[in-house]
Amino acid sequence: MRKLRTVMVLLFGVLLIAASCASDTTDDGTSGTSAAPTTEGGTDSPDAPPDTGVTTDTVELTQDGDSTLDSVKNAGEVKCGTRDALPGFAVLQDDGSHQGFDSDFCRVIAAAVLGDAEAHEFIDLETADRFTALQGGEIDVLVRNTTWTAGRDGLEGATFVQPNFYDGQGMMVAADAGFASIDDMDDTVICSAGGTTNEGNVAVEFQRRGLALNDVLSFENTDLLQEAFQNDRCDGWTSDVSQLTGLRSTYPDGPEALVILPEVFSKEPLAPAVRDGDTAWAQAVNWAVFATIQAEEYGMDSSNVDSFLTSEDPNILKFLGVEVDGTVLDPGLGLPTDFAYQVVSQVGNYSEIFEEHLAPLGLQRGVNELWNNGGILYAPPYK
Ligand SMILES: N[C@@H](CCC(=O)N[C@@H](CS)C(=O)NCC(=O)O)C(=O)O
Repeated sequence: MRKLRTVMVLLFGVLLIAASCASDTTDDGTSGTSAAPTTEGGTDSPDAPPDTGVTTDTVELTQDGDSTLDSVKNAGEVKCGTRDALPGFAVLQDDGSHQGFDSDFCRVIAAAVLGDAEAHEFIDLETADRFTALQGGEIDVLVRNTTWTAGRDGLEGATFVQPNFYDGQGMMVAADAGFASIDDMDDTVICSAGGTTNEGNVAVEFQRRGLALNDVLSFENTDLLQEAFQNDRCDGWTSDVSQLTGLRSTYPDGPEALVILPEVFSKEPLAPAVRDGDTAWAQAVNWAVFATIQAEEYGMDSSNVDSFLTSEDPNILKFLGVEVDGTVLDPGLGLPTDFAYQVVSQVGNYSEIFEEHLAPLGLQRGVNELWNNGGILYAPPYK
């Protein structure tokens, strides 16, 4: 079991960071935030240091003992922090299973590390609890539409790996509200989930456009936000575009009641995160994600991967853990040598996961295409 020998958290540290995400919250789950560019309540944006309320925000973690990689192997399962009600990304089904893009990336990690995509426990996390759950060891890895930012890398005791979805923030409005652009939204009230990058970004964006922001209402979760939106408490609903798309698809009044405005105004690279100071585990998770991307580049998927086991291409054979010249490549990542085969055969390549969960929402690959197809998904060589 991985031990955190020294967890030095100056001035309240991580616990307060997360707690502050939900601070100022009223009985109805909202927290009105200042319309100023720097939001209150521990939120952060990629463009400005997070206002965490912690002035000397240093989290120093040293590790004594095994990596999470070892504890996961000993436990025989990966504890994956995710969500249970994010359409397209992670939805708890009636039969108790999870379905979604992020859920499948938890399976990718389980398949890579343990050879069994179902060797996982999904832990449902509210937005504001994500980093405390990671720090406290409640989860091994966070795969929950979480944006990689400098502030989170530096202050939340988290290490982010290869993003599984490059997203950006958008604005959703009622179709009959008469807004065609954010520029039409002067002096409006915007609703957002608390503890997200989105809260801070929207204030910055309004200021950049020279628009007054009447108020930003922050909510503990999407259900409360949606209720407020339906009750006309907000003119706009801001979040990552992928999430707006998913939430629009399940909107009680029907998707046609909502419109996502054309502007995308932030970078939201959504990436799995592990605890700081655990290189072995970070590398294992990173290469598990890379396997989905490399497999797509090779044209292999869950239905045809077996045919690649007899490929003439030594790079493909090495990737799949097949002997080349009497040797099976083991790059020393602590993963089984056939980890990529397990990922692809049990879960699929990147495209399969995207097509199953995100394409049905109407999301395009866009920048999430492979590097050799106009996108930025690129796996380093496996050799
Ligand atoms: N990517 C952004 C937003 C992530 C986020 O937590 N979004 C909210 C708003 S859609 C969410 O997931 N809510 C899920 C829920 O409340 O059920 C971040 O990392 O801060």
